[in-house]
Amino acid sequence: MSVSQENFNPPLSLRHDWLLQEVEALLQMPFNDLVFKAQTVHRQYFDPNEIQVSSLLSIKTGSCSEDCGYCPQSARYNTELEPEALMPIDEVLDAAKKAKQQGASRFCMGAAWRQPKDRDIQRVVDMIEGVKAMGMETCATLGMLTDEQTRKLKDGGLDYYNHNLDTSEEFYSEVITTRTYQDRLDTLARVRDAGINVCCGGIVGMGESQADRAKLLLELANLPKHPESVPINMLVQVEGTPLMGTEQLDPLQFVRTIAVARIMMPASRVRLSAGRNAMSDEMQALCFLAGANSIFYGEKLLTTDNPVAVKDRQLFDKLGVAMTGSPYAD
Ligand code: SAM
Ligand code: DTB
Ligand code: SF4
Repeated sequence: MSVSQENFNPPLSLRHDWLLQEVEALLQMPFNDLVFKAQTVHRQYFDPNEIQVSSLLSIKTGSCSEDCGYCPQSARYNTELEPEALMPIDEVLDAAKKAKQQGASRFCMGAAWRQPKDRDIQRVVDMIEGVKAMGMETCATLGMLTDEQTRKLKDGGLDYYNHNLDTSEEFYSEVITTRTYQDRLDTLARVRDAGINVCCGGIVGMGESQADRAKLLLELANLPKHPESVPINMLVQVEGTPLMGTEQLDPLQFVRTIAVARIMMPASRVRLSAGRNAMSDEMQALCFLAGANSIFYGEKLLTTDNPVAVKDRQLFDKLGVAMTGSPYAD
């Protein structure tokens, strides 16, 4: 069936010249107008009833030298987390196999490193090759990278690299003191230049202002190329971390952040990331309506709990949503 000229909505062109005032105006729109706009944009690029699912595995846990105020894996905070060295490859591949059986299309390996050592990279490359051989997409998040490490990951077949900007540059230094915003941008540029897809987003609910959220979105959307994947995390408060006890963000501000990410980066996957365990079905449905079309799937994020897979499949059934590229797709 041909689409008549009248009904054809050409995709909006991608912009990289957003102004802060525009982003703030979007975040402050009447809620119904904002969600309608985001869903309208969403439909120009994506099937609205389809969601991509990635499973996470912490391949190296805790004892991290960085001081990220939100993170249970920093060695500086007493979070009662049991540190674990880099996992043997067979255990990683077992976890990937289980994730695939449950319907995940991408497997994301996270390590609590400021930056990997060169000898670690070879072990991660072996993991990437093993996971790819199972027919899944691969993602890794290992901290800051050198040019050579980035090239080795690319040559090993890595599809995505996750490295979050987390918040605005101003608020960043209140949350992390052991690296700079520029360090993050440098690694992101290396990943982009090497031809690896970029997964980059942030955390909300850390006590930042709406202006900080606007600035984070501005940084992401004004990168030379939009990240292919944009995780928006709601802070998971963990006992022992400096951000434990932060005043809860109004959930509707979280939905607004998702909607504006969708409008500014219309062709990117916006991931409703950490924090879903504390969200109702209705809240998650609102996030999907606002343009989120990806989740972390499986009972654990890195160290904290996520909804169990069967619960997410029930939610998707209730919403008539299919998982991209999954045996559970229909
Ligand atoms: N060490 C590497 C790094 O920092 O890039 C990779 C792992 S680190 C745990 C990956 C991301 O997890 C962080 O950038 C942050 O956005 C997110 N994260 C960590 N702790 C979190 C928490 N308590 N709540 C929400 N997101 C969190
Ligand atoms: C991302 O943006 N969120 C994920 C993933 N990328 C690596 C991590 C969330 C971690 C939440 C806290 C934890 O489980 O340790
Ligand atoms: Fe380390 Fe990453 Fe946690 Fe920061 S977020 S403390 S770098 S594991």
